[in-house]
Amino acid sequence: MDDGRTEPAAGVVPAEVYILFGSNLGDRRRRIERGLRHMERSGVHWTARSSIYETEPVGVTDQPWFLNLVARGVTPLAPRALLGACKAAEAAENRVPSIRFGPRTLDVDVLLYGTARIEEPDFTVPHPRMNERRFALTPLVEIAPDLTDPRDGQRFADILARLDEGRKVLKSTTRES
Ligand code: PH2
Ligand code: MG
Ligand code: MG
Repeated sequence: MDDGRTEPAAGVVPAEVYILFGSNLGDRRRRIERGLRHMERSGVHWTARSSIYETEPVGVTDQPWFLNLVARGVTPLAPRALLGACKAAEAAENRVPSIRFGPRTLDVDVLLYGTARIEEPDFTVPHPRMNERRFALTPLVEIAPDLTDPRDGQRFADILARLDEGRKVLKSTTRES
């Protein structure tokens, strides 16, 4: 029976995933909310979400500040299908190709897929740069203070505590922007 919901196929063990959302163009908060809903319709059931953070741009510094958020979900989607859902959520916010690390309407990145380690030319999980980025680790640690890196067992909270202050990551208090 098709009741419009996405049920796991028989024998599929849902994976616990952590997804990073970022936006620095347009109505950033709304774009992130719509990205979450888009992914939900693709088959990701959200079980936790962090606060929204105002974050200073990393990489290309001459661009607007980002909003970033990390959400935890469970999904029957295989890793590639999850990546496809992320790309579809970005496309739905009219994301157009830009320079690497440059401005974007919506960026949706797979940080973690259970304890899986994936190394393909265009898809690496855990996210290859997450441990250097406070804009990723700060919201992740907020919702998963005891979570460990499947690559080496280190707690993300400890990795974050050792990172230099660097670019600013501020918990957002406003309801707009
Ligand atoms: N994403 C980037 C590059 N720089 N800076 C912040 N603060 N937040 C981001 O999400 C971000 C970034 C490339 O994806
Ligand atoms: Mg990114
Ligand atoms: Mg991305």
